[in-house]
Amino acid sequence: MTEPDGGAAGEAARKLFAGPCDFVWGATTAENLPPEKLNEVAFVGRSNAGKSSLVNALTGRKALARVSQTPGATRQINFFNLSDRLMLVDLPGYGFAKRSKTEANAWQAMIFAYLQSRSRLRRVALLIDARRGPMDTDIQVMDLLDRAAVSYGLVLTKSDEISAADRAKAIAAAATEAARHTAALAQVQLTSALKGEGIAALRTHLAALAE
Ligand SMILES: Nc1nc2c(ncn2[C@@H]2O[C@H](COP(=O)(O)OP(=O)(O)OP(=O)(O)O)[C@@H](O)[C@H]2O)c(=O)[nH]1
Ligand SMILES: [Mg+2]
Repeated sequence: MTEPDGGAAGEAARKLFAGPCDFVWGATTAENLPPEKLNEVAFVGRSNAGKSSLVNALTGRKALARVSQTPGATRQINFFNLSDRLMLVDLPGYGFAKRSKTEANAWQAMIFAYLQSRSRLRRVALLIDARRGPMDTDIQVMDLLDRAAVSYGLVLTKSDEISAADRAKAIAAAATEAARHTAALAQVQLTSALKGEGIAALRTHLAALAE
């Protein structure tokens, strides 16, 4: 993974993410999504993958999005307006085993409906715990995004939890999976919301999608 060069794009991205970011809407069903007035970037992944933590790290806020050690912290689709230039969308996680089957299906349906219905959804960051790598449900989501032709990048999270020896392996495994999918970007990002690794690089990628 390449760290940003600190050039003009990196500086513009840093400024964008340091600007105002406000919670604007929480959707509990796919029927009450807000109007699409900005380009959107969505953070998607298994429960506990670190989606809300990543939104906080990107925006430099401690508690913009709710984080919890218990999976299922995020219970709605939360929309955060970044300086009227980009909508950051923090989704509930999928694959949460302690939920009833009916509830899990309903949540998955809501996530899938969101991903398929937003015409201004410019990118999905598909978060995967670097220690686990892509799992079956992740691959189902990748297939869905391929069919919907929504561009997405794999973002490995919690890099601080893996050894130096496992880093290259984790990236290679994710890149191999990405190469099997039509809408996946080739580049895999390795991040740590805790230590800050990869956060500036991800800001630079996402800022390119802002208005
Ligand atoms: N070590 C480490 N822990 C992290 C990192 N990012 C998140 N976590 C922890 O992982 C747990 C889940 O984080 P969340 O950000 O709530 O995860 P989520 O994907 O939003 O979870 P749901 O909302 O339940 O889908 C929390 O205990 C976080 O502190 C990281 O970079 N490193
Ligand atoms: Mg969350």
